[in-house]
This record gives sequence, structure tokens and C-alpha cells, in this order.
Amino acid sequence: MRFNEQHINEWRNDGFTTIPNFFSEAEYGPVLRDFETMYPNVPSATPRILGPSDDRSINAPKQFANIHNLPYNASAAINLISLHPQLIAFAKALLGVDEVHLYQSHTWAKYTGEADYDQAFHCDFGNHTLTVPADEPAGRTVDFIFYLTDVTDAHGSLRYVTKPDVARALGRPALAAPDEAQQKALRTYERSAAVPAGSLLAHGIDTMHRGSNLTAAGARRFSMTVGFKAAGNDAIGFHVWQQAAGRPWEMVINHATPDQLACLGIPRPGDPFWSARTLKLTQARWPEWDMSAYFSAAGVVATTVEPDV
Ligand SMILES: O=C(O)CCC(=O)C(=O)O
Ligand SMILES: [Fe+2]
Repeated sequence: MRFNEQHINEWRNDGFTTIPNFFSEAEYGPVLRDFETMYPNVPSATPRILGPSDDRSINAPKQFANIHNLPYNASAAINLISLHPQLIAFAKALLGVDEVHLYQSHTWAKYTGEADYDQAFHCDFGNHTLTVPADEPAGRTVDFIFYLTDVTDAHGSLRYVTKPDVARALGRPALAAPDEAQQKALRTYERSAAVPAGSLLAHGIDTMHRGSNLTAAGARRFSMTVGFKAAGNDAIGFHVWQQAAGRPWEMVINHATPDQLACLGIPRPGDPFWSARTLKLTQARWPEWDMSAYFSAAGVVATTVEPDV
């Protein structure tokens, strides 16, 4: 395991925990190369950092320009890293549940001068639930951010305030800080998640944090945002995987294990969903997927004959 009790306690108490070098170079290197394929037009190094007089509200949407969602038009490496067995195990341990679902996976490329990435302190629950973050750990979410490039304070590191520090800064726990005075108070407690490439930050939709600007000349920050929830938690959502028909799902499906695919809602081998009919139809839909474990668990012989609907 790449995590321990201390990480779990830190996440539960502070809202955040960081594990430097969670992914080895052999694991994140191919994903970095996939980023370079997916983002071929790195802006030229003519950074223009916005000054205090520039209108940040007009500039703000630009920070979200370079985002792609799973599945990715690149190799199996980037398509599988959101479902890395250690991420799944960590999410289960943090939520204290046996089954988790992946509900968010996107890339994000930020470049010095391309946008103003500075954000106000906020919590992310507004576009992950129609209510508010749950009290119980099992009803919460695990929101991972990991990095494919080294991140320093000058590379737009995530700034955050732990839950105890939010209470110190604002006099009570909070999920929003709408006043400038509150933002200022939070800034006095902010920490920087400056970490090397391959490192992992775990937080949730109830944590106070903000994006920060890239100020190093010609710099880039490549990250992935990956969210898990307990299986069956219908209160939480972000992507609808099924909506993505026509996108390269075979890059995930053909390379993933049954445990990884279960995180996307695909029933495991032996599940009653798998009948002779559903097995053969699914195999016809994804011909390159090795479904032998699914067939044998159901006692069905795989054939190349077109199935009846
Ligand atoms: O990319 C980051 O460092 C944080 C961005 C963020 O918090 C957000 O867009 O909600
Ligand atoms: Fe956020």
C-alpha cells in the first residue's frame, strides 16, 4: 500500500493529505507523454501575467480551456491511471467502504501567461451534488489531484486551508467565504501543495482551496482531477460515462481489469447481469475486450456467432 493510517486520519481531520511521489516515473512518464500528444500547441513563452488593473472576471473562463474528460484520445496509460489499483484502494480506505465508483476524471494543462489561474477560496461541492457535503465519511467524496510535472509555488500549486484552520480563520467551519475579509483571513492560514511530478493530493468537495497563478517563465502544469464516491451514492455526480458513446472507450475497456471496470458500473464476472445474451452482445460491441473471465464465471462458451438480440 502506498498510503497509511496517518494519511487517512489527516484526510478525515484536515480535509487534505498529500503523498509525494505516489506514482513512480515508470507510471507517470507515459501519462506525461500522452499529455504532450493531447496538448501539442504549447503556447509560446511570452507570458503576460495579469496585473491588478486587469479585469479578472473576463479572464476567468480561460483558465478552464485545456481540460479533457475520460476517455482520452491517447494511449492506455492515461486512460487507466485514474483507475490505478492503489487509487481505488486509497479511495475505499478513506471512505471506509468496500466498493467505489469513479465519478470524475479530467486532465488539465495550465501555461504561464495563458490565463489568470488565481482563484478565490472555495469548496467544490456546488457542481458535484445538488445538496451539500455529507456528514458521514461513506457519503463523502475522495477528490484526487495528481501531477505529471513538478509543481512549485510558481507553477500554480494548489493553495489550501485545513478544516481546523478554517475554523480558526473564520471562527466556525465554513463551505464558502463570500466576503473579502473572509478571503483575507483564510489567506493567513493558506498552505501550498508544492510537490514533485507523480505526487498525489487527496481532498474532498468540502475543503477550502483555490487555484493559483503560474508565474515561472514559460512554465506548464499538467494535472489530473480524479473523483471517487461510494458505489450507490446517487447524491454525487459529475460525468455521465454512458453519454460518451463514440468516444474511445475501447482504450479503457480493452485494458482494464474487472475491478477497474466495476468502478465505471460494469458488473463483475459472476454478476447476475451476465447472461448468455448480455455476454455475447457486449462481446460483439467490444470485440477486442478479453471477456473470458466473464464468460467462464457464467458458464457460457464464447462464440464468434452474431448473437440474437
Ligand atoms: O487546479 C487547481 O489547483 C485548483 C483548481 C480548483 O480548485 C477549481 O477549479 O475548482
Ligand atoms: Fe476547486
